Amino acid sequence: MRYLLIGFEIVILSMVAFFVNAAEIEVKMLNKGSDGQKMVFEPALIVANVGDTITFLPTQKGHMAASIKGLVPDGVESFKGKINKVISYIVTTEGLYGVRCTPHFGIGMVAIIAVGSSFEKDTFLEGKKVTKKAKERFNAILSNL
Ligand SMILES: [Cu+2]
Repeated sequence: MRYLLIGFEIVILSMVAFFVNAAEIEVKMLNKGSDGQKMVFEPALIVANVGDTITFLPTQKGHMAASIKGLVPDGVESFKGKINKVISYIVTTEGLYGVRCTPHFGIGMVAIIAVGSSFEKDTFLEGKKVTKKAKERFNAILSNL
């Protein structure tokens, strides 16, 4: 019984440690990025670990953030924010998550959340239909990964 309790305490303590270590990452949604590019998430490459919270901020008006169907790890919950609203999302699975601002997806307002290290960036866009500009931005983001 005593060992069982100690085991239980270890489980609780490691859970606490897990949540304490989880990071809060903020991403701005902008009409113009610090590099002069229009309609961007900043940063566009969001490097995270399982358990981290990603918060998208409506720093400038007219944007939102949503996960892209088919461009997230299998089985994860999707998310979809509202225009001009903050949205937070906790990443639960390793992999690459494609994010878009739906009104500006066509002109390449995209981001990638890269969680952990077990992902295949070469096949991320394989067989996926995205606009030329979105593809350019995705490839630029992946090249920094
Ligand atoms: Cu936008």
